[in-house]
Amino acid sequence: MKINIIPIFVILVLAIALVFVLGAGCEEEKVTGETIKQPEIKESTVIIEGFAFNPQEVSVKIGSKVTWKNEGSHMHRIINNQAENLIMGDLFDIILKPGEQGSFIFNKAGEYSYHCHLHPNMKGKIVVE
Ligand SMILES: [Cu+2]
Repeated sequence: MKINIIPIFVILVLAIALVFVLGAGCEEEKVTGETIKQPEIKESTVIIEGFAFNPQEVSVKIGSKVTWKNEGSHMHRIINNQAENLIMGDLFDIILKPGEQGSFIFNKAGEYSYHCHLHPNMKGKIVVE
């Protein structure tokens, strides 16, 4: 009887170990699958506060929506630099009172430098790639 207990014990330990190995394998696959399924992030936010755009430069994918949120206490008018309007075609001109927000969807690749029409020292850039 004692001779038989040892192989059974060994088989039992191996079986438990196998379950752990397979379990870990499955978990890993699951995580990989979830990572692939995640949609591409196509939204970005720029905060306006203290007469500045934060972040000043943003990189986004083509088709991304960029939202400017005016968290300051003054009105701002966000407009892309005129020299580039002629080349890019796309134009945004967004007037935001304190507490307001406005968006623009960038469908063309390129570098869009912009400024505040009311405060020319406020400058920013959206890089679309
Ligand atoms: Cu301004």
